[in-house]
Amino acid sequence: MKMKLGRTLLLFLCFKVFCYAVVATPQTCPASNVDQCGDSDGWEGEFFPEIPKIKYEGPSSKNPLSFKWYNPEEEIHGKKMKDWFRFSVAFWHTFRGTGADPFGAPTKYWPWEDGTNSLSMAKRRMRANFEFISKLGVDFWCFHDRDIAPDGKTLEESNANLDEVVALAQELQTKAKKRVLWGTAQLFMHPRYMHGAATSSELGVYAYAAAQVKKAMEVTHYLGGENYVFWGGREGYQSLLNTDMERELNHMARFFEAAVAHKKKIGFNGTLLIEPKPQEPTKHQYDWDAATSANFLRKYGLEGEFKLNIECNHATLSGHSCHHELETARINGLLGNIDANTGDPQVGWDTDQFLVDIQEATLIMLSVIRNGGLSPGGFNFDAKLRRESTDVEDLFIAHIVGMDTLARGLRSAVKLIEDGSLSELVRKRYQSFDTEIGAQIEAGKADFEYLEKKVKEWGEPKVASAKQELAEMIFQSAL
Ligand code: XLS
Ligand code: NI
Ligand code: NI
Repeated sequence: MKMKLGRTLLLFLCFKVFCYAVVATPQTCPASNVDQCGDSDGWEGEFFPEIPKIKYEGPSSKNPLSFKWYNPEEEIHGKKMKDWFRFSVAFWHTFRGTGADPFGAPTKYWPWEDGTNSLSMAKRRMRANFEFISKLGVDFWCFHDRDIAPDGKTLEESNANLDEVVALAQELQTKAKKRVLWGTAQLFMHPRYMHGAATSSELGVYAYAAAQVKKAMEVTHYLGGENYVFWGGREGYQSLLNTDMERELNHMARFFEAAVAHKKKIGFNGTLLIEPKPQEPTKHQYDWDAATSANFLRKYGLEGEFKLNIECNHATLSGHSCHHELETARINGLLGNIDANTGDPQVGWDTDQFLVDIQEATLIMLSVIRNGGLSPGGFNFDAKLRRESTDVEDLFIAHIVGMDTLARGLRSAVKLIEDGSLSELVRKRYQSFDTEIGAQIEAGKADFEYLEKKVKEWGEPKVASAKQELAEMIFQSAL
């Protein structure tokens, strides 16, 4: 009897311990539980326990956590959908975005955050990143050096922090079979960069920026990154009265030359990308738009070494459409990557919203198809949740709708291209040049005297309709 009671008690105790083990395993990774889900490699819990792996369910699905249009393995126009896009999650928005704006405090308190910028927090966030992109079904991620690891008191300390987080990132991305689309250095947040980085009036700052880019490029290379981005957030001016613009631009060119040399020295084969943006934070940024950046590259003989990373919201800030910027980059052989986002038509700054306009997505995809894709570039979601969107699932929903919108754009653009009436309309518009004299003009063999003689022979030219509304009708019918 006693034995029996003892056994029952033991069984009961075992059951209690078992229950405790099950119940006590954190379902998310609460910041208060650093021991179990901080740096510990043994912890196997989930950051997003409520979120399943996102799957394609087709256009009739009402499930917000599913793709309606993006079907990664589906082949379309000679390539799998996932290969047309090479989607990437931007670490800075998704894992460092707080919802703060110039008028208000942060609104997002993700369960895994402990409110610090510590090294262990950085590592936990990196684990959350890989669970996020794995569940979302995205193959790539992008980062700034200072989003993934805390800035130290010295360059050596910052580099050591970065090395520690990058070692973990490398381990996690190998396990998850994910890749870095691009890395970059954050050369705009620290007060030392207030006058710019490569275009700062201070030599010490130029040198610091060089050291930072050197390291950021090395860790991007270490992580197998396929591109490296330069966004000149503070490379510009607030007033021309106190600025030697010519000298600043020369410095920027020297900086890029040194970056090319370092890239070669370390054997990094990724594409170097310049990301144009006209202003914000400075009043005028030197990489204003695609055409300005192309001119800069040509002036300094750097055109073979760089391509452009076109961001849609930056395009509209510069007074262009995203389609215009993509076409300008493409026809100059410079289209390398897209930072996929959009602005608000009623708001004049870089709101970095997820792109949800099917019409805009179709125009974007027309450029991408004409470019033969973007590889080794891709689509990086440089986009953030609205300040008022505060649920963890919103992070997924935002990316899903962004991916679905671009997938619809791809489907519509392919329809347009395969139908052929729009390109036929454009071809016909220029057909007067498909003649012998047209060919002479295009080959640079028709001088003014020769053309004057022709005008006397032909008289007043007949001028055909541009058929803009017909073009718009054809475009609409593909959406
Ligand atoms: C800011 C830029 C930035 C770059 C990377 O407006 O878009 O996020 O993409 O430094
Ligand atoms: Ni960007
Ligand atoms: Ni931007």
